[in-house]
Amino acid sequence: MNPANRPPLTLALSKGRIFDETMPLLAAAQVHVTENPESSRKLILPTSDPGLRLIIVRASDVPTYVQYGAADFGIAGKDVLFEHAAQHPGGLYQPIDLNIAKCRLCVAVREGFDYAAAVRQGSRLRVATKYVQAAREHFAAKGVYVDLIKLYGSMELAPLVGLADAIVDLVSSGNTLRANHLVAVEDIVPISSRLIVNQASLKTRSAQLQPLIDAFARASQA
Ligand code: PRT
Ligand code: MG
Repeated sequence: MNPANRPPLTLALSKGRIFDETMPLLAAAQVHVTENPESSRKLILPTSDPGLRLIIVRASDVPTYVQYGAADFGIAGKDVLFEHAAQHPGGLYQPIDLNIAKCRLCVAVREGFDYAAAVRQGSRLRVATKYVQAAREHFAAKGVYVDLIKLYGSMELAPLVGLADAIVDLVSSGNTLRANHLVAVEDIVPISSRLIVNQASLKTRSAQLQPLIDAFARASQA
């Protein structure tokens, strides 16, 4: 349904786990998506509801599209939202935890590296991560001195080749750490994905948005 021929609402998603885990939530709102972004390469996907379309963007770009109003709402991991908020405070309404794409943000080191001793001795640690903001707050709260090295991916490699003593990364099954002879030594925070909504859209398009927000809330708590 698309009352008064208004332009469709735009939902920003990243492909991969967030797209896959969002499909059941959309289905619970009677919305179906026929094309798969992995194979279609399209960046704008229609849905079975003419009042709703999807845009496919990089996970870390979802908050930017929503904040600037290029998307009315979006779905992003708490990890991504935390880093985004450090650069762009305010501006995003986060009504619900969707309980999808769950994992945890951890400190990990090479097997055999005595992290506890290094912390006890007050050694300055080199920590490689994509999650600079979360890492800075974590180590500051512990009173541990760290040199943070910003990476954009494959954090697991850093301790293996001497770039860092430790990494801060997301862990779900633990298989990636195990395959690279790393161990998690600290849990920083549990992570899941949130629905985020543009502030202006929430005010001006609430008649269209609210039923979807409600359906997502029901489906994610089921
Ligand atoms: O891949 P790209 O650089 O484009 O972006 P992205 O990595 O941010 O996107 P994507 O789609 O991989 O992840 C989107 C969101 O899913 C993240 O922002 C998290 O909120 C959430 N999520 C849940 C995860 C994981 N689980 C996860 N396991 N994101 C990444 N991982 C990676 C992790 O970084 C590590 O490399 O998977 C690896 C560990 O997995 P296990 O199962 O081996 O422990
Ligand atoms: Mg990824």
